[in-house]
Amino acid sequence: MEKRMDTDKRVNYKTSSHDLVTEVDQECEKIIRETLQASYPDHQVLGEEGVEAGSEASRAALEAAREAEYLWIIDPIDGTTNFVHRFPFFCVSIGIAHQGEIIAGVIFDPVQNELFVAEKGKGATLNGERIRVSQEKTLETSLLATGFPAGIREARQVNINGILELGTKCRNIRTAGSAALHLAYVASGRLTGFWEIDLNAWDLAAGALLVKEAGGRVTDTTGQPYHIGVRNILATNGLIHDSVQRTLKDVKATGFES
Ligand code: 2AM
Ligand code: CA
Ligand code: CA
Ligand code: CA
Repeated sequence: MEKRMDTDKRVNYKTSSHDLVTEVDQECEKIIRETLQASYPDHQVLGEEGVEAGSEASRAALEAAREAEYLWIIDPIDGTTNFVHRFPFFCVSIGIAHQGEIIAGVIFDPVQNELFVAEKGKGATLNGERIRVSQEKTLETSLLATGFPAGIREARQVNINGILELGTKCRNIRTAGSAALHLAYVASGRLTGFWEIDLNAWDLAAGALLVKEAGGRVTDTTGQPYHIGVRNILATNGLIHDSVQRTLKDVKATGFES
């Protein structure tokens, strides 16, 4: 995949010019699906590129799939915009849910050759070494990350308000363009916390478990516990969670409700 970053790719628009897909996204998803189906023919697979574009179709696909005994939730490339622009920050994210609860997740960054793995109750690792969230106790010492919703202008504006509010309180903010890798970076202590609104199950499944298993806290932006239907995510080292959540609550715009 990282080799394909530098070659010409066919780029198509899904819902808008912010919402891209390449043939590499589709090829990766096909390979992952075929591999899973060969080993686990009874399991269901929910993958971004197997679902019609748009948030309504994404919600409906999750609703249809979430009752499955075993459900693989895959994002073949998280960070497609980066991939298209040759900005080297993207990954493959795969989570598996048993009766609706994520029990394992992997995130692979082919550029850095970093494999993040989490198994429920068994902790989280990076290339085989145990990882933990960071120890910052205050917003002033925290490095946060967020992302811009790809959808409508109003949703972006909401997050700009969030950035303005938190940006004056924390050490700094990164918006590097892959929700899953941002979560892996919270799990490994490189970021103190991450929030983003209007995401899908495949952006979050593996990363949410990684953060939890690394000792962090994962909720929606109102502080309700994470589940596979959550779209507005807040994941931190736990120590700054309430401060971030309170600040987002005070943002003078709507959109942070679940
Ligand atoms: P993607 O690269 O798999 O599409 C960056 O802010 C995050 O938003 C990425 O994880 C990206 O995932 C996701 N994203 C991009 N386009 C989106 C869209 N149209 N709707 C929802 N999420 C999107
Ligand atoms: Ca996408
Ligand atoms: Ca994604
Ligand atoms: Ca994707």
